[in-house]
Amino acid sequence: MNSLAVKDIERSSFAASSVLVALGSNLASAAGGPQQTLQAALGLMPAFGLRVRIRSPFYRTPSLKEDTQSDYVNSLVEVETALPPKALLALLHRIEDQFGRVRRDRWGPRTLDLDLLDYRGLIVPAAGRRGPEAGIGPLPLALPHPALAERAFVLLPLRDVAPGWRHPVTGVSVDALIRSLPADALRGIEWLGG
Ligand code: A4P
Ligand code: MG
Repeated sequence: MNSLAVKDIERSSFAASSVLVALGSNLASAAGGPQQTLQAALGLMPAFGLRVRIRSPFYRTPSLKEDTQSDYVNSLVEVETALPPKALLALLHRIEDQFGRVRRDRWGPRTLDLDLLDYRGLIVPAAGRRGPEAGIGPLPLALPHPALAERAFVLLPLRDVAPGWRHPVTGVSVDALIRSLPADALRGIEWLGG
């Protein structure tokens, strides 16, 4: 059963209509380096039934685990899909698999990470622990993506794709979220274009 029970979801009062997917990579795949991998994943999405409506430029971004991992390339897209959110997340995992994604550690290096950031403003509270302490097992769907408001590598491409976007829970605009990031949050981020 792929659809969420009605009791599990709540519609944001901020009436977002878009479906936003964040892409990240910091390991080479069979498609090439991180940017080529993201490009190849975007190219494959239509074959999986996802139409990419808008794509952000690519950004080179320092890893949150700075000392131990190479830089990421990040991007973000708005997609068209008729799938409900759980089925869409499962589909994103199948695309990750195509690029050899292996989960050894939470926040570990990855050939391809596809996160469902926002599904038409739906709110599904995160259950259980998140982040590097959460262990490697699967976690239930959470919407919007729980960490998005703190991450420059998500917020910058999000503003490119949806400049009028507001956080479904708080209503804070993407511009205001970027302004409230810590002073050093943008350090080391490089706009790659593309
Ligand atoms: N999951 C639940 N809800 C969602 C959702 N809305 N989108 C589940 C995506 N996944 C969701 O994800 C962990 C579990 O959350 C899965 O069972 C999934 O079904 P994962 O992809 O297996 O593992 P992860 O990505 O290591 O964990 P997590 O906590 O999602 O990490 P993040 O938030 O993806 O952060 N630094 C830079 N510069 N750029 C990056 O892209 N990414 C991370 C990972 C760390 N540092 C980074 C970057
Ligand atoms: Mg992920």
